[in-house]
Amino acid sequence: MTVLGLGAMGRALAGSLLAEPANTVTVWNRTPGRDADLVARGARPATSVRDAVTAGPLVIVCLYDHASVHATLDPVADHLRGRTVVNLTTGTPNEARELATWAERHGIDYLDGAIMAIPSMIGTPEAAILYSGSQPAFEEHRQVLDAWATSTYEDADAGRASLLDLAMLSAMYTMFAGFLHGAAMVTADGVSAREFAARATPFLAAMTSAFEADAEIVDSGSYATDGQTLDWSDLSHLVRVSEEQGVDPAPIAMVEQLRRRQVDAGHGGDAFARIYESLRRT
Ligand code: FVH
Repeated sequence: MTVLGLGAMGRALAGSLLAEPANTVTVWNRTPGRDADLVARGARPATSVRDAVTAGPLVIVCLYDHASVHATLDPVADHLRGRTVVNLTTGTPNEARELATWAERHGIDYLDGAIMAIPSMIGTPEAAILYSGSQPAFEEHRQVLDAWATSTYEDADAGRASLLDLAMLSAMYTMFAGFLHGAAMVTADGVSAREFAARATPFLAAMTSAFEADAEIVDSGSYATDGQTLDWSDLSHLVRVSEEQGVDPAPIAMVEQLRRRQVDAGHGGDAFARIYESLRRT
């Protein structure tokens, strides 16, 4: 097997493969010298992309972005015919689909992967990688994929893994912004961010248990509730207190705006999850 791209993540992936003595691992990187520790551990260095991809039937790609994947693979497309490319470079769903189409045109089996981990987590049970695209490629190389992380096959649509990845990142960054907004509110009164984190961490972790109930409401399309309604969840006081603390209320004002849109449309008696309807464009 071959690993193209020896950045922080590519090195972790190749290193994990080298832990299995039966594996023959060929490595390549645009800038020479980044393979030294891997070569010391038994990896075979390739001096060209062509030599790298022709070393075996499985080519693992972990580069900076979509453009760098094309810059690296386009010149060797003919040599990839009949091989499998597992692309773990972060990209958008449409970029993954474009690569799947490109691969099909060149007779390449294409599997797109989305890594839900940082390099130090690779090879541990905490790491997860989502895959979409060629299911035969996923099944055939499952043993290799499982060495890195918990692997799940999501869909034949090559864009699905990326979509799930980016949707989770969107949720994560919104949550981080919410935490930092709360931290700004309390630090304005001299409470340290660390003290705030000690309280917010267990609270927010417990609150994630509401995801499933919200998901059920969204999937059912019925927002009727005998629990917390949109009217009840008026967040304007949170916006006001944020202003009083001298803190930009942007994160909570955004949520209040989504809520208000549904209330103004006459849905104040519905469940809070109805703000999902404020977000949908179609
Ligand atoms: N590191 C992480 O925590 C995240 C976790 C989630 C998934 N990401 C994605 O993984 C891809 C690689 O990330 P990385 O951390 O290895 O990134 P870098 O350390 O910056 O290494 C980038 C490699 O890409 C090579 N490269 C860049 N441009 C080109 C190009 N035009 N042609 C060929 N190779 C290129 C670069 O080579 P060099 O600069 O050493 O010559 C590195 O090997 C990425 O999509 C993350 O979003 C990681």
